[in-house]
Amino acid sequence: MRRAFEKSVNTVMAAALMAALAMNAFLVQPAQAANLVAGTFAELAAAITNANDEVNYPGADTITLTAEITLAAALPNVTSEIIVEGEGYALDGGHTYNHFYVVESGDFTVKNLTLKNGNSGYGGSITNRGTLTVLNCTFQDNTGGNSATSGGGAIFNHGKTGGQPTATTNITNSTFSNNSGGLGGAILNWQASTGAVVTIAYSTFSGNSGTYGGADIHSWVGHVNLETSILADVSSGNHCGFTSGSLSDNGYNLVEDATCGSIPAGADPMLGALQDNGGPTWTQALSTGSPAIDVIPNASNGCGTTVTVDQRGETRPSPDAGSCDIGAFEWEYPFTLYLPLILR
Ligand SMILES: [Ca+2]
Ligand SMILES: [Ca+2]
Repeated sequence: MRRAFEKSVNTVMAAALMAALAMNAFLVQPAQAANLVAGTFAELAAAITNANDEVNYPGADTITLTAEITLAAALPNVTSEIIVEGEGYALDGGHTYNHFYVVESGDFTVKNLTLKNGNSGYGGSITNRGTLTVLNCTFQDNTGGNSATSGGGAIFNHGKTGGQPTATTNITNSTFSNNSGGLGGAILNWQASTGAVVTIAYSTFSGNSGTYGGADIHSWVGHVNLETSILADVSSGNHCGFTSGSLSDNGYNLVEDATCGSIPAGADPMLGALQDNGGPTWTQALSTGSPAIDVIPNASNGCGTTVTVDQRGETRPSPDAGSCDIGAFEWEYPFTLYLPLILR
């Protein structure tokens, strides 16, 4: 009898303990990554400050824009893992401020955003010293100084000196239009003693200018991986420039001069103006007959496997199961003819 009573007490206690543990587990459950929104400069600055607070906002946080924002001052540095979802809005630097500065501890992803009118001696739009991922963005009219010791009109990938991690920038499905800088009108990749690596895929560069180095890309000791991208229509200078830097041709690039490593000069890709072609950000369409159309075989360089849409979100490849186009824009076949049905 006593044994049965003890067993009963033990069962009740065990149940209570389980309930307490469950409650406790609920109470001490780690905070989830936050979803923040920003529609003004003050809200964006506050959201970045909050996201960087790893006590109250641990882990990766997403900041979603709800309006076009013009910077009233420099934004706080990105010191943690942050994703900015642009939702097709623009961030305007007012020709005065750069948009983002990512320090060594930062892991920054920006997507579906237009970054325009940024200005800084280095990195007119973004300086990255940590990890930067750019998806479906348009960099437009950014400036990165105009001297032999300035540059990176849009992006400055900033590998620094001893002991610091490699600065890593990955860019996919993005357009760089009318950016300028001393060295690297669009991108300056710079390494002192540790690594600086920029990888660019399915992107379009047009109308950029570099007064003292590459109009699109300048690599200073660091390394650039270039694939499936268009470099065309420089405003002034050569497409690429190097100061002891290097560039790998990882396939299917169309560059209008022979200054980017081993890539031979290609034909005019017949780009349209930067405009709204559908999708969240503006793009430069390919014209009918462009030599950039249907160049990348299905399943090569991610065509139709890891890359299944263009910058606008339109399906790659077009036509279905066909080949992908070079650059950020996939040309759409006007219609599909089902010839066997017609013949029948
Ligand atoms: Ca955080
Ligand atoms: Ca195609």
